[in-house]
Amino acid sequence: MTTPNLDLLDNLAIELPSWAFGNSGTRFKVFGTPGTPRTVHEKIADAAKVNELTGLAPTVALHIPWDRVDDYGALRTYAQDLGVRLGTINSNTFQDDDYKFGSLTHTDKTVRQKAIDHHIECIEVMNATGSRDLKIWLADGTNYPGQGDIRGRQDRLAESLATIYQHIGDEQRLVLEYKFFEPATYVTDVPDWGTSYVHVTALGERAMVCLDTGHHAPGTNIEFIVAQLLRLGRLGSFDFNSRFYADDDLIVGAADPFQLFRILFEVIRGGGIDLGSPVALMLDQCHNVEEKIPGQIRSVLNVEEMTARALLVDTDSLAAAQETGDVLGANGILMDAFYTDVRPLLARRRAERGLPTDPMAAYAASGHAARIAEQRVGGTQSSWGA
Ligand code: AOS
Ligand code: ZN
Ligand code: ZN
Repeated sequence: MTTPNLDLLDNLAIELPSWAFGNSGTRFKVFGTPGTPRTVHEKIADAAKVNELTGLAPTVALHIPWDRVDDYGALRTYAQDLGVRLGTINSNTFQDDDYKFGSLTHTDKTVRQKAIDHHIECIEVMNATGSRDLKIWLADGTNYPGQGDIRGRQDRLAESLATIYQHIGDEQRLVLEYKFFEPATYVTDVPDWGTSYVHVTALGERAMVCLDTGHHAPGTNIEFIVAQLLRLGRLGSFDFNSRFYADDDLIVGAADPFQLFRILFEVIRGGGIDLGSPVALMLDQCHNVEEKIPGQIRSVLNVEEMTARALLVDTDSLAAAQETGDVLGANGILMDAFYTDVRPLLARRRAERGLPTDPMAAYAASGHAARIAEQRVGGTQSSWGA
């Protein structure tokens, strides 16, 4: 049996989305929670708290304009002082009236230019924050057959992306996220990994695909996509979350831990958590009814736990079973790792690293939630979209 190399867990770094700390909800209601951040600084402080207790979340993704500030250099220093760095910059071309019929795909050149300029602003933010990745998710699409010229929209998208890509620095990357539905209901302009792959390969080496685990049709074999994109060298990042029905943005690993295990097994197989790997593991989640800081703690622990289980797979025995056509043997080897309870082992690792053995319990006992609820009165609580 191969000795599992759990040392790879030391490379695990999970990026937190600033918007996960704001209030969010559905089209029916957004519930407020005491202690919700009022500023981007408070969102970063919350992310830093997650990192302090888990040692797993050294970076925070920002969303522009939700997290717009005058001085990004100062924000960078503020984050560093709290022990975290500013990570991926997410653009936003889905909230202005101008984008009703599209942004980078719009038929009107002035609207396309506005959307391009927004991305150039995001790249300037990246220059100041030291961020590597510009992540683009587009709400562009159509609702009715005939509403738009599918092919013309692809051509305009390619042209707009190429213009943005010219501004991407040597150490920076453009990461294009796909999603098969919502808000558009008939055509989505970047609906699947194939379309994202086509566009990013046309751009150049510093353009990659972002895989959001909630953006696939039910039953899609996501680990296959992971394996293929890693094989092609184009898996730039994950937006981790879980779903029961649609793009639910629930806690990763909550709906289907086995799927998360299978995905992470392919990530490891493809070198995705090796040192210097190009794959950024991010969360893209919202906490509608649960508390946000512990929601993020739970999320990173779930990723850690399933990564550890995936690292336990006896890959030599698995390869032997696969080669000899031992179907049930091979399946059994994978399942043995999946069914292993790694929680005591992970608790020991945390103790060795000076971290709380149970970060959820440590947070609950710390009184931090009550403190921020008391401190953060007045002002406007941030929410998904603000
Ligand atoms: C939208 O469905 C995408 O998942 C985006 O990545 C993300 O949720 C959005 O940019 C910000 O919240
Ligand atoms: Zn996403
Ligand atoms: Zn999404």
